Amino acid sequence: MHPLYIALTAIDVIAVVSSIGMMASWLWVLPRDQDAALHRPFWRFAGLSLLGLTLSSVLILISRSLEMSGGPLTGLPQVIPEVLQATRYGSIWWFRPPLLLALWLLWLSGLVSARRARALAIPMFILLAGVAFTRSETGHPADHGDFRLGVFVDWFHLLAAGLWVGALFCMTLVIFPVLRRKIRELRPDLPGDLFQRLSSLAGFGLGLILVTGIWTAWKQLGSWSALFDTAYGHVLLVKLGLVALLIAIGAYNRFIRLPRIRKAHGFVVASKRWANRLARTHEVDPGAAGQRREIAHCYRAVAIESVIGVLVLVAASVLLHGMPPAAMAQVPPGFGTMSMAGTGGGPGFGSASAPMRPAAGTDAPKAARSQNAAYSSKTRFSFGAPGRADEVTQTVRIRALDTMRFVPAIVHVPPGATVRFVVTDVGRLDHEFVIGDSREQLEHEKEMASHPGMPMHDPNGIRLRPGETETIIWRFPDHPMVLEYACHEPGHFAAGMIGRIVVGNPHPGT
Ligand SMILES: [Cu+2]
Repeated sequence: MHPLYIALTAIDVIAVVSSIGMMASWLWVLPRDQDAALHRPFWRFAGLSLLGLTLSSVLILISRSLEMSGGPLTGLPQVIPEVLQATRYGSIWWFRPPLLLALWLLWLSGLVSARRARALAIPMFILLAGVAFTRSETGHPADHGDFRLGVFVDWFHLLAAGLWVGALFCMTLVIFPVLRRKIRELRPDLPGDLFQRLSSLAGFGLGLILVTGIWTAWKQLGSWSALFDTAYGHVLLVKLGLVALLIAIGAYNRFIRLPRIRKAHGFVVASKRWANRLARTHEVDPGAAGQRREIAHCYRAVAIESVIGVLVLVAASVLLHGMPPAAMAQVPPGFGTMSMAGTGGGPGFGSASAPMRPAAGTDAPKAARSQNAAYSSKTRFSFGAPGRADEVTQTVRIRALDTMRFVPAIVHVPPGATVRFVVTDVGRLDHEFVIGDSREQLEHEKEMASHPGMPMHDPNGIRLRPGETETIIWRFPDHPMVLEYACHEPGHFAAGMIGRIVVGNPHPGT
């Protein structure tokens, strides 16, 4: 887990949540009769949050490309087009530019008049929800396939965070500063009114967050003990603690602060006499000075809530990068430590997985020799063939992680190249590295499902025990194509343990 990737994820999450919060505030918090005063500063800030979302969309693509390639920044010009063309992440990212373009056009159109801005809010909210969906479709819930229930639950969770935390950002950064500046121009009971509406929106968001959050947490933890025994659980506990703090502050504002604002402005005060009595007994100043003071308090309260909200979103981003304990637990006990010694390779197969060497060093020549034996006895595949050590043109090092990922997860090779893959299992589970097209991977997955723990005897794959480094040499076809390398240990393929090999440029002209 690279802190930079987490930081960039956090920026994207914050950008999505605050953009949704802006539109939600415009739709459901800001009263229409105040549009003359609020439209301009609000719409300007909506533009800023759109700008943030546009930038974060670029940054998150760069971040994911770096993460997948595991490579240096200088490799980006080559990697980004490959990620966009060859990976699932790239295919979903493509939805963002048109959504953002549409959002910008609507924003420009709403800049001129408040009335038009009102009419555009709903379509803009829908477009922002679309951007949010691209986030959920590329997170852990989508590891097991598109449009799963988990993806939609995650999406609603994100939208709810926008209604609650995002609306708080809007209040802190736009509305309260304007209120403080223009207190004399505005309707006197506006602060209380705003607070009431914000509170209702936050309450609705909170309800949705709790329902979707509990469902997701249960699915991802799998057990109570995982909450206390795993790093994932600990981060989740921190997040829950922060959310509880937010709820406490929100409740204080709603049930103690809000009635005071109302009293301060005589909203619930039936008569002046009543107000005076209140003023005496509760030390409430019914004048503008008191109201100003209350607004300052509320401003501070939402500002504090916003800061905590940012921390919650950062914690959420750490969770997005972690591997849920339930996904880890899908691996049946025993598989992680299963020994293949003595069974490695079927008859006649000098499989590269047979030698059980310690992790130290790569010992490539030895593995290459065992590969050569396979080379002579193997049928050819449509996606290449085992290669010979003396033909190697390129060496690629790959790490297999227990987070069900390969690093790098995308590799570029020229057509006809013979590549030595030096694969290290850096986790505590067994992993595989099987080269093939997507059909081959699906077939292999089926095979492994019906014969779990079957020793690897395919020339296009190697199996690794924890800490081991193995080598496989592969000669790629002469024509451009996209291939995959995958792990078929139980549950790993489904959890997204797949990398892409881009051979040449499979999409000329792009
Ligand atoms: Cu694996």
